[in-house]
Amino acid sequence: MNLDALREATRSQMPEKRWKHTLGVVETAIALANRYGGDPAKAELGALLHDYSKAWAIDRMEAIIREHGLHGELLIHDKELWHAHVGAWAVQSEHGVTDVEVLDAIRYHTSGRENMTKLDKIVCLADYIEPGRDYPGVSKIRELAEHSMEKALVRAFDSTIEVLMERGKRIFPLTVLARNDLIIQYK
Ligand code: DGI
Ligand code: FE
Ligand code: FE
Ligand code: FE
Repeated sequence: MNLDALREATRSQMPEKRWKHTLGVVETAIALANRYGGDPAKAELGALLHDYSKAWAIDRMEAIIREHGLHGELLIHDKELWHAHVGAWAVQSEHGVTDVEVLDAIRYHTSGRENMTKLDKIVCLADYIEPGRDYPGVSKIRELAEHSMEKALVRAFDSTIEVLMERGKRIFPLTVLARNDLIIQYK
């Protein structure tokens, strides 16, 4: 499927506000790829598709996670995490996206993971800092992203973890692994 068709298919999955966010992530992901020696075409595709299933009904996502055995632990953690794994499955099965790097970047864009690839970092960080984002600390994360994706991502995960802790929520273990591993990678 060509990029224009994928664009329309993605747009049709979500309300206008989410589509605007998606376009912001695309623009930011391409800029990060150019700055950090990533592949801009893969960055664009991963960013375009990263929230493909974000607006899907919870029941639909749960059924897919069960039926296709996506990440076993997912169901006992925050539902906000589900769309990333379901989205990777959906674009592969519904649109024939086969690039494992792109699929992984979609799958781990919310939680991160240990040994994040450059593309994982690009999509995850672009999601946190696209121009439409506005939350406490976002300007500091944007500043860090000028020089280090690792430092920016640690700050970003820290802000997510803080919010989860304030709300008494569970923390998905991959986020903790991602954070610890990114700190080792500081240069
Ligand atoms: O889909 P978006 O809203 O663009 O952004 P996202 O995919 O990064 O989702 C962010 C939400 O996921 C945010 O509200 C926090 C929530 N979340 C819940 N549990 C966890 C988590 N995020 C991370 N990184 N780790 C968790 O354990
Ligand atoms: Fe998302
Ligand atoms: Fe994210
Ligand atoms: Fe997003």
